[in-house]
Amino acid sequence: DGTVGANKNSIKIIGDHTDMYAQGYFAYDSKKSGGLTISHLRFGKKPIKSTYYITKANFVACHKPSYVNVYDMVEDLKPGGSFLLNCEWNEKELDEHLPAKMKRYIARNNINFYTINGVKLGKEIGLGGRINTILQSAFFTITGIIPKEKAIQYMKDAATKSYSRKGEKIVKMNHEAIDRGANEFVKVHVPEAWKDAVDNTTVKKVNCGDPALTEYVNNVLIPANRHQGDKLPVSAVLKMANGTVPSGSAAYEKRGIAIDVPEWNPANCIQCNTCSYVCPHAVIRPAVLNAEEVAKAPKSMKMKDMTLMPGLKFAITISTLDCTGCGSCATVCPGMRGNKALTMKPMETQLASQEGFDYGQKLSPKPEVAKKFRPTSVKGSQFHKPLLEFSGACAGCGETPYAKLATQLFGDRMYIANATGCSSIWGGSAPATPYTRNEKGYGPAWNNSLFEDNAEFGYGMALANDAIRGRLADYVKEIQAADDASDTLKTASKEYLDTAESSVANREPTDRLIAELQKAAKGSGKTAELAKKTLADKDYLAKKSIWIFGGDGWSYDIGFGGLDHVLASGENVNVLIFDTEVYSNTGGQASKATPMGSVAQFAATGKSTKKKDMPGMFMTYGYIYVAHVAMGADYNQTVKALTEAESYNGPSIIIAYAPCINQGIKGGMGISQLEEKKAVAAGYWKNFRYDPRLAAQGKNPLQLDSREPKASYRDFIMGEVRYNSLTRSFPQRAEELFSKAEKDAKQDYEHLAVLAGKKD
Ligand SMILES: Cc1ncc(C[n+]2csc(CCOP(=O)(O)OP(=O)(O)O)c2C)c(N)n1
Ligand code: SF4
Ligand code: SF4
Ligand code: SF4
Repeated sequence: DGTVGANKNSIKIIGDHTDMYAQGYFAYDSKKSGGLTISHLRFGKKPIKSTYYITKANFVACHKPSYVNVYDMVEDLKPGGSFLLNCEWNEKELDEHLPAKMKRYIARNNINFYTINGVKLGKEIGLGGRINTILQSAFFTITGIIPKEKAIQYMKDAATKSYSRKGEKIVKMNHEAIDRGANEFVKVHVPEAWKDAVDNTTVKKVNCGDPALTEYVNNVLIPANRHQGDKLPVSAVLKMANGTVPSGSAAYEKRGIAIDVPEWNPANCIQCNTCSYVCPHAVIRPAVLNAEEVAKAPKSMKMKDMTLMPGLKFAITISTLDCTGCGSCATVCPGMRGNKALTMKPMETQLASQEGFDYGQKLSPKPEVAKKFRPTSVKGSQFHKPLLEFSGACAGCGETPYAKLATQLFGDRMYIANATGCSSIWGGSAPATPYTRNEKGYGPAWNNSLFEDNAEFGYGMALANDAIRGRLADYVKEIQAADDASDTLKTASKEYLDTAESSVANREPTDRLIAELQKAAKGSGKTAELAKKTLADKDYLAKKSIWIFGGDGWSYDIGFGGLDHVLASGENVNVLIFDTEVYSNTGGQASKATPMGSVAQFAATGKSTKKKDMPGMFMTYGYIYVAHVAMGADYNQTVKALTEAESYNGPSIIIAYAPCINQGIKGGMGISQLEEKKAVAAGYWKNFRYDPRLAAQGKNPLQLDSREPKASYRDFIMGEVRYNSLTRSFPQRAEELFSKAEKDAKQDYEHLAVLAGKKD
């Protein structure tokens, strides 16, 4: 919630306005939503000679109530020190919620214990979950380092400086947060009985079904997430010495970080699955139940008759403890006759929905549903388990919905080469792995390479696959011609070879071939030998779908040479670019994808040049499939583009518009899908697909999917801080750059319309 920023402000205030030496030292984890940060603030009359973590603190503040049961929050407090806890609990509730160990420490060490309901205050002020300023103000008042009135003034000056770029309203809200934080904390009367509080909780062991995952989760993930990772013995990680970790571990984090989560009202639900389609964290999913499953369902599980599927029930299930509370699902929910089927409600009121979600994960597969609703449609795709779930991306991230959808379409056979960037952080930062497996145990094989060589890395995966599969295909051909091979094995071999180049069609023939090979391997002679040699590499037999993921910094700039080389090679690889128009992971530096007039790091006065026309460049090759997509503007076009790209037996690239916290969307990240829609309506972004197969059929390969823009370009960009801040810092330059950018955007549409044959 910006805790580090507020603490940096605090230590600056202390350094600037007292005669003390001051130091701020910060520890972070790599989660982008609900991540843990620890700010160690140290100050005193003696010079500070090194960087220190503080293990004997006078004051500890905990900004998240859920932390009291996860971390040892008070163990580093000195006797007589102060502990400030942000929570909504009264004294009776504190007694219920705090762990016995914490109660004992507080009572036995004479700790001054305070609470503040920062979330309630934040909501009242209009700051939502951003409670950092409220807690900062409480800190200054409780500790009295600087006289209260002065501290308030210094904090207000700092807030004015930090937030004036974002507008007067934000500054005012922060000033109110400072006033209320200084006055609305409560001193807790610590009961004598806490001195002898008795432990009632133990750390539970998890069983994940798969032994390797179970061992990893219990021995590595859980201790690391409790902040005990530094204490792990080498033996705990020895099995991973080759760098591989079991997939699917993010499902065991259950971080419970949301303030509000969606509540489903079946009466208003039209069963469109759009909520599930856009959820960045794969938290909200449709479930389909037969009569037997309905009978065994948890009582709290809501459901309704499934449309077009008599005898089945439909439910929207929500993994409350994995939700980030972004609100994206509720934003897009069309509901019925204007009444939404999803409403955001406080998490505490929605905990029961977790059991419905967990039950939904155990239901039997329903082939009849996949038959009725095409797996490559918006609705149908959502009946397939996302093989990217519960990542630590920012709440409402615009990148993850694309990657998640790709895993629903091809995840059981995907290899992913991932460039460094946000996608490598939400995609796989220790200790958790959000890429996971389906009920058959199939899921993406994921790896992160260097920032600069990722296209080549994916190309290498494709070439290695080609080489191994080429060798295996030779064995299978030999089996086909062998005198001692059975007819069933010969048929299986033929079916395998006939489908060898289609990752969709090849799976089932591969499974049949493996079964026949296993029978043949039991015998002796030539076929048995060939069968054994083929089975030695059986994981490579099925055709794989090779994907190369990365951001615009990687693809437009630093990895561009390699990307161009790999796409030009003609190899069958699929590239998915998350275009946030900045280097997001490192805080928003300008890339060649940053549009004219946008403010970014290294472009403080607004970028003076146009966004590079990368899709245009790749279309000139003529044999590369190119798509430009914005999911929120056209759900259908995105799933079509992904499917077409994957089915094209040659190189493909999809450039996906991805809203990001670095853009400063005024309505927040909960409206990221609407922002994509607005971007297309205003002609800021264009959706199109270039399919070389159409040219081969004598048709125009370019299809322009966006309609002629009707909405105002200027209104759209003014809804984002990266643009509107320039009107305050450099008004005249803003006017010039924005006018030019608007003109360019119109021309670009005209140009595409001509190429697509829509205009002369
Ligand atoms: C050669 C090299 N330079 C710089 C970095 C630091 N770095 C890591 S992620 C990143 C930004 C990635 O931006 P982008 O490709 O746009 O992806 P996003 O984070 O926006 O998804 C940078 C600069 C690096 N890892 N390697
Ligand atoms: S609030 Fe966000 S994370 Fe939670 S279910 Fe909705 S879209 Fe998913
Ligand atoms: S988006 Fe709304 S109407 Fe559509 S399935 Fe989800 S809850 Fe139902
Ligand atoms: S792309 Fe932006 S919104 Fe998504 S995780 Fe990165 S910083 Fe957050």
